[in-house]
Amino acid sequence: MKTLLLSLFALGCQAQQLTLTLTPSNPAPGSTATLAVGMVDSSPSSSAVAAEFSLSGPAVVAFGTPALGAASTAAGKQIYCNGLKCLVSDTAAPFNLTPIANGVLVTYPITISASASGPQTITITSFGGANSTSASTVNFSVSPLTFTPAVVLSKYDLNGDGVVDVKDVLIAVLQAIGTNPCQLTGQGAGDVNGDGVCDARDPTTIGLAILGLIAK
Ligand SMILES: [Ca+2]
Ligand SMILES: [Ca+2]
Repeated sequence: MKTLLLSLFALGCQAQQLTLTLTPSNPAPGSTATLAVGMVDSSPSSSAVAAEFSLSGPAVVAFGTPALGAASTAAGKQIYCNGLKCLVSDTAAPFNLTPIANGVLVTYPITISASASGPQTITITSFGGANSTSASTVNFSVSPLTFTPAVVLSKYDLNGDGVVDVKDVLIAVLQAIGTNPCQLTGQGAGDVNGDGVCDARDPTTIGLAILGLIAK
């Protein structure tokens, strides 16, 4: 019983969390994604009515204008942001003391630099929150989010091995002569020039890319 109580106490200490979620989880360089700051308020609940936090990220991540998340909206909250530091609350009297349910507090559109590669880490700092009595603060535990931008394969890299070479030409040839089915879209599509047919022009186009005469 003692062990159980200690376990529950330990869980309780970690119960209030601010979380980071990225959608898609591994955005490609040059693409946009949505970063969500969520709240997990499990038992024993803090019944948080407000939360304040800030984000920071690497230079390859550009943050857009934050917006209210579903949990904040459902509780009738507002967000007040100064750069990447945001307060989810309601500062207009009469104060809105509705607890915020578990869910998304704020979303940030983010743009990943075209030059991004390798693991990238976005950190979140909690400045705490308030419960309905306003007398006691709520301490949120936080964890950074690390993601690796997806590797964008050249459309000429038909076998997806990361390089454009004669092996890819061969795959296009096999599709052009009908040995293999002509694939029009997706990774491995032999119709690399997008004209709707697999023919001699496609392996020729890959050859031009290998020679550096057109961009890969
Ligand atoms: Ca290849
Ligand atoms: Ca074609």
